[in-house]
Amino acid sequence: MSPRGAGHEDSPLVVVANRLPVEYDEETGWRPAPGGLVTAMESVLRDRESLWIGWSGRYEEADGGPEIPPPPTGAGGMVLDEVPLTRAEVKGYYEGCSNGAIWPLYHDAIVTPVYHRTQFQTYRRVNEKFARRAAEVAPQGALVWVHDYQLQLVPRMLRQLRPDLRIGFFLHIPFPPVELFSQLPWRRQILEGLLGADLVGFQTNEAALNFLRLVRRFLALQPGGDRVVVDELSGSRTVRVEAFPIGIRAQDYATLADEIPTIERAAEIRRDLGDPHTILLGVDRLDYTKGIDVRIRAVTELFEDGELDPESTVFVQVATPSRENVEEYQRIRDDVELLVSRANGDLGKLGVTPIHYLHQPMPRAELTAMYVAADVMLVTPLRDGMNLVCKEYVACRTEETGGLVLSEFTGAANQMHDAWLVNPYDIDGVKRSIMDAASALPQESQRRMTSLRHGVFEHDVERWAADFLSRLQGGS
Ligand code: GDG
Repeated sequence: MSPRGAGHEDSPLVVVANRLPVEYDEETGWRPAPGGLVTAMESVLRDRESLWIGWSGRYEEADGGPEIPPPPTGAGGMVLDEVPLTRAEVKGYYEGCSNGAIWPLYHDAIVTPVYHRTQFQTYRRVNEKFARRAAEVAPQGALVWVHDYQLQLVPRMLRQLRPDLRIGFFLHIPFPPVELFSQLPWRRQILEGLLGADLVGFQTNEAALNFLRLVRRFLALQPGGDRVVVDELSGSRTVRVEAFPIGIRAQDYATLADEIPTIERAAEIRRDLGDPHTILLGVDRLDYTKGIDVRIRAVTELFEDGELDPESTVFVQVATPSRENVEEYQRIRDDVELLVSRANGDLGKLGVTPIHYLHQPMPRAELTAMYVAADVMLVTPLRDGMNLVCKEYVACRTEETGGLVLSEFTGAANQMHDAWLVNPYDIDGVKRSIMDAASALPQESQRRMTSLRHGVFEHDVERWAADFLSRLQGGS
């Protein structure tokens, strides 16, 4: 990208995120990387001149390591810029501080966060690396969009290095209430880090309000509405704090869902499952926040109670491998696999498997065929910033059939009132909603699906990015 003037209208865009949208695999070379952020951002940047700074997933070796080609140019001419990280940095910053402390704390402390001072030191050092890299390569006056909980110190660090930049930060995960956030030993540093941005975006209004309350409580600042005025050596500066609920590229999913190979594959999936009357589906990264165990318990009990018949109903759970070096993720995998094998052992018979469980990443086309095949989608997180899977399912239901069972504790629930909303801690309630969704009259399913689809298409990812960027550019 060529340097431009200091005006921010139509300024070049620099994305700073923990991961690049590609990862290096020794056998296949560079390939697209999975994950919610990548799915969302890739589609936004496809048509725009931009630079993406992030880690590639490979470790920096002390001796330089084997010869590996630099990351390819991304879609639409996006330049990819790799921040090299050592194994020790990834352990302290990513597996430790980000995923052992911040991730569980921000998700209601579903599992106990573990705070290690040395891991936070590494977190700070790695945040500095990202900030320095962004400061080196960002064109004059660029918009810099920093993403997510791994990089919360970057906005302030970057502002100190490059006051000419316009800096936005977006948190993809929940932001917890005062009572929970207060336990974070580094709460001041995190709040000050985020306030280095001109715009701090969250998935929901509740998250934005939590942040504003915390700023008042721990930094003694007095937010006025969604604005916080911070005093700096160079004068005072206003930070905007707002909700920008993320969406998906809805039309892409609908188009793929309507293609003949997808429709044929969906029919084949149904045949392979033994032509059941009802297919229930779950799709998640294998993460303890997603409530995979909740829905397995609920469906298993429905089979046990005789409300669902394993001869005519099949539950398919896709659980994509995730963060396998973090201990709690090994535990949730064991828990889920025990529940599945117990249920199948107790309830199945030769040729009848009530729960199909796939622990493997899946191509997007295959995932789309699953959405097309599924009669009821089960999305039951204990806490989730937004959740894209429920939106993808809805986008794929081009015939306006099917039902969505959705946890109240997802950001998506604020928008998707016509889902069967459930409290995932109430197993009886989840069971009731699964039955209601599975046995709804066609007119009722259609009424709900039509309304859900309207929302998902209206609030798609382009709109999310356009809203965020126009606000960052200084729009009112
Ligand atoms: C974070 C926040 C927020 C999953 N398995 C496969 C696969 N996926 C894709 C899904 C979806 C994405 O990954 C998962 O997105 P989610 O939103 O459900 O969850 P997180 O990964 O936790 O994302 C979340 C999101 O950021 C965006 O802001 O919504 O709250 O936690 O797109 O389809 N894709 C493919 N194969 C798989 O096996 N191809």
